[in-house]
Amino acid sequence: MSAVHRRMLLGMIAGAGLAGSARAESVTLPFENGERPLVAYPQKRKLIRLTSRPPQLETPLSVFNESLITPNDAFFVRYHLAGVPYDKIDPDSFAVQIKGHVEKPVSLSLKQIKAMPSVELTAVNQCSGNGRGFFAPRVPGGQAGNGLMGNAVWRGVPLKHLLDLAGVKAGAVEVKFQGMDGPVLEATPSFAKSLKIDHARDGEVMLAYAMNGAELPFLNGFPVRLIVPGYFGTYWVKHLNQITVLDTPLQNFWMATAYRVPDNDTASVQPGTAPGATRPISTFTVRSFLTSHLDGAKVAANREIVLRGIAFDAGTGIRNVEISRDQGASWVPALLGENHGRYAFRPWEARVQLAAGTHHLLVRATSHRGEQQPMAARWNPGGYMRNNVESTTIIAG
Ligand SMILES: Nc1nc2c(c(=O)[nH]1)N[C@H]1C(S)=C(S)[C@@H](COP(=O)(O)O)O[C@H]1N2
Ligand SMILES: [Mo]
Repeated sequence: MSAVHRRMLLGMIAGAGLAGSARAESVTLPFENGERPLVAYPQKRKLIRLTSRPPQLETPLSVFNESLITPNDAFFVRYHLAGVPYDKIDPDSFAVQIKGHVEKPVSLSLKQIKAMPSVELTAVNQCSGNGRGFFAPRVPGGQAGNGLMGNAVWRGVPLKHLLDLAGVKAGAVEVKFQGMDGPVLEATPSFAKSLKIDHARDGEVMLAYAMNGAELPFLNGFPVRLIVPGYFGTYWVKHLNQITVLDTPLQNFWMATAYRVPDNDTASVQPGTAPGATRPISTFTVRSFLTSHLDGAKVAANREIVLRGIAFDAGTGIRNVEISRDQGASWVPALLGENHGRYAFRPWEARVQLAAGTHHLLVRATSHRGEQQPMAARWNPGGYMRNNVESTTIIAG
């Protein structure tokens, strides 16, 4: 292990310990028991801490107004298991194994991966439970605001090329992905996810080693992670070192029990009821946010103000974004900004004048496939896929 790397690692372990004990500033998310400390972890600025074991950090909404690309030090962090592999990863000896139902298993060092032809893609990573804290009735799981999302430029090697090196055998049905983090207790199942073989070979799913032109922050999956454009973050396996081609579907806790949604068009059920059939969660629902003004912002009355925000969907792209000032009775179109690709945040802006008083501004996006955000929040017991029209209160005076 190089001296530089060893120093970085020791700093991280020390930093992580500190982050757990430091007396912190706090923020209050707009729901019951929403008070959270703001804590700086290694390679991260102060973020909203949901839990410390494992580290779960949420991005403050103000970050999405700073730049369309979410900076690495502000990108959210989500882990399931407390065994974050701080001291297990040495980039010099790190290798990714590609094995299972293949012609010849291969092991690739980080250096070999970085020497392969690479691609770059701007894509949103979003946790299935983004906005779970707003669910009513409430559901178990991390009570997050809307900061479990981020938009980054990912560079890496298409998974297809790696699978081709090993040679997928006939009869393959899925590919399993497992990272280096493990459970602290033996009884907890290790984190592993799978994708259907055709999806894994679509040429877009990527093994990424760089994010926004820099190496991945440790807590975002250093040294390599999976990028699954348009799919919820649960599939974006971090510290990925085992890729296994399967000839039978993966039936572990993370596929067969957790991360499942009601098997219907809206992935939802009557609030408080249990679904019948379920399916593994898959692609994002369409969403949009006003980012230029936080809830409760004060603006000058009867003067033009510029509202700005972002929208995204699962990858068909954003057809339009509309604003309503009358609880959805009428909508006016916003102007879409530069297109950074169909998986990226799409910026928008709208100019309005507000009379003196309190206004509730609604923002609604429609995707190219015609999917539109619903006015009322949908509900499912996992607290997944929240995407109702958001309302921001602005006070003009
Ligand atoms: N190895 C590993 N990868 C993982 C997870 C995990 O617990 N361990 N969590 C997943 C989930 S649920 C999400 S939402 C994303 C979050 O990515 P981030 O922490 O880089 O923001 O990582 C995914 N990849
Ligand atoms: Mo997640």
